[in-house]
Amino acid sequence: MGGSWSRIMSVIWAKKEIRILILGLDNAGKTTLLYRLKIGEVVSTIPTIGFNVESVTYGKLNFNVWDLGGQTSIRPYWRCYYANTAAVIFVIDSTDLDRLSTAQEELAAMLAEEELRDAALLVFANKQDQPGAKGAGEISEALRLGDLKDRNWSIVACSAIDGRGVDEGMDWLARTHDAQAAVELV
Ligand SMILES: Nc1nc2c(ncn2[C@@H]2O[C@H](COP(=O)(O)OP(=O)(O)OP(=O)(O)O)[C@@H](O)[C@H]2O)c(=O)[nH]1
Ligand SMILES: [Mg+2]
Repeated sequence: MGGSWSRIMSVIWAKKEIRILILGLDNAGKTTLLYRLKIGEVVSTIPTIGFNVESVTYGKLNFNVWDLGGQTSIRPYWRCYYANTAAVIFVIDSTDLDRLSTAQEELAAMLAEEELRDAALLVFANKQDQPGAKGAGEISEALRLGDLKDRNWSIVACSAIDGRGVDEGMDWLARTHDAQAAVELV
């Protein structure tokens, strides 16, 4: 009985909408990443005013992925999307060293929001195909990820253009979600 109940629940979980937000400063590569996840290709983008949303199937999970515009004037609207968010993918332009501190401040403000208390955090250190891109270790330090408390987080170096690292990050998200779903079933 217990076994069939948990099987039914895992089917329900598999079908449930899982909301993921892609956040980060303008020009970080969020929209490029969204469409790499959705169609596996590089699309040409323009700065996002508002948002793009796509359903993305990854393994047995079906994510609803929201890509929000990152310009300074748009960032205050991010919080309108925080409710029921399972995970945030925070995208960094790893060549944009001048704005790493701004990214750190935006990340800290976002993580302080009560609605995101239980959300997992995946940081993508993007644009690794570019010369001079900082690696995951340096980006992690600049963002002070080591100071995070009570947060499921990971950082993965990637390129939304050539695709390196993207699967590694998404695998982590899928595993994290499975582990969290299992805890909630107990
Ligand atoms: N070299 C390189 N360029 C990238 C990468 N990812 C994105 N870009 C480029 O960076 C620019 C901005 O990418 P977008 O995906 O539009 O950035 P965004 O984060 O959605 O920006 P906003 O919508 O303004 O918030 C585009 O010219 C992309 O082609 C990457 O991994 N490597
Ligand atoms: Mg965009």
